[in-house]
Amino acid sequence: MTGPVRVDVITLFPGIFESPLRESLLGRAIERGLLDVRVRDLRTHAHDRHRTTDDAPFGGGPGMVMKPEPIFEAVEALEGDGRRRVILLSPAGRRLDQRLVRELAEEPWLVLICGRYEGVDERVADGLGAEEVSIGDFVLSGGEIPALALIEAVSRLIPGVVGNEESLGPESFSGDGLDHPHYTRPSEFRGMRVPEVLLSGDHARIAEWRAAAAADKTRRNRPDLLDER
Ligand code: 9D3
Repeated sequence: MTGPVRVDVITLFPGIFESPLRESLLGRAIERGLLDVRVRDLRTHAHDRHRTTDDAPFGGGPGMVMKPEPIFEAVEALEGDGRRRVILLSPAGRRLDQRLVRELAEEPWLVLICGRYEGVDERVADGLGAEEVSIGDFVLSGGEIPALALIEAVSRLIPGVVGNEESLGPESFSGDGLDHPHYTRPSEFRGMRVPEVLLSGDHARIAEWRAAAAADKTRRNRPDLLDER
């Protein structure tokens, strides 16, 4: 890949992105030119007197629906060329997982549309070729937090973003089950002892213990990861 991975975010709440993109790993990735995130205020593409971006649903029902025109305009106003993948963060989308994250990390340019209210006019998915993506089966207030989760997950796979000490290892989530438990000093804390084997220096036994403890944890917390195979 030549140049940074570019991500354009289209949102009614650009402020939500400020500190998450400034802090920590994401802040550093952007500072170092590995990641180029551009947050766009959807409101600037609303042209009526009241800067309207939503309206009542055709067919009736509760809540409001995001109008298509400002979203189409915001996407069409993006300067630049080349392959871009347009994603609509939506509770009705394909579930984000590490496989999709890996796929997205191969793209040079992502456009993320953050929905609010009850939803987004379906013509955004149809007419802009936007793929719908959800981060899981729970109710949030909009696509902003999901967009940040997606950006952080993708950025970790950009070469150079994650340093050596914060391993990109095969643990939790290459799909083989959960990571093993971790311990650090002190070896006894409030009566709770670190498993003796971890203090033994016997690396073969440590590896065995970790594999068994990880399998145990997976069985308890995420049996679905074992069924799935
Ligand atoms: C309670 C409202 N729901 C009625 C069936 C639908 C609904 C509409 C809009 C639920 C949530 C939202 C706002 N959420 C998102 O835009 C969203 C989201 C989410 O809520 N959970 C997980 N992933 C995502 S991505 C976007």
